[in-house]
Amino acid sequence: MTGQNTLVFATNNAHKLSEIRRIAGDSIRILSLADIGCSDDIPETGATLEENSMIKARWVKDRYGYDCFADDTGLEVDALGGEPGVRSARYATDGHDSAANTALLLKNLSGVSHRKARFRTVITLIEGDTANIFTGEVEGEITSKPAGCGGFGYDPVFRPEGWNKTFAEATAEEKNAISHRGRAVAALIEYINRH
Ligand code: ITT
Repeated sequence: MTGQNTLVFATNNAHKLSEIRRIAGDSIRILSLADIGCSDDIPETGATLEENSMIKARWVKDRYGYDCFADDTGLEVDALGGEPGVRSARYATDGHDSAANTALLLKNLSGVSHRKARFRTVITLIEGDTANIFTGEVEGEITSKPAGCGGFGYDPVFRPEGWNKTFAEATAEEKNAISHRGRAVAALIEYINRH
């Protein structure tokens, strides 16, 4: 491992951190915000996943000086016009209450038979003066009730296309192999390995 592959991951979500560390394996040394003494609640004021991802990465680069990357993820539900989308973390409340978010999603879809949805992840990498964006998506549908206790967030109600179980019923390896985040991180690693 070399120093140039050390990056800060600008997230306050411990689930994302452990998921991305697992996906990246030995290819990148990933420091957390705690590792660099940052306990900021980074404001997410953007109107898109791209903007929020950039805001989080810029925050760390500008204030702490580290090369870093950030992940912004949204669940886009067709029958809800793409909601909760960029508001996925704050769908039901101002906080990050996954149980409340999931309950509101199921309530808003009650009686709706078209339940197609996708997770979309945007990763912004800032190295020196250069910013690059990597994306990943996975198609699926919203189930009628939660199932499984793995994963996090909306995983108990998201069944990927072609699967007969939710992300929360899958192993970490099964989820990461096809997930929005797994795909975005694969693109990030491929880029890092080329440079
Ligand atoms: P950071 O901004 O600090 O990275 P966050 O939890 O606020 O963490 P987002 O702004 O990207 O992350 O919010 C995305 C929302 O979608 C949040 O409620 C997550 O629980 C949920 N989410 C993100 N990735 C997910 C995944 O892989 N599976 C299920 N839900 C996910």
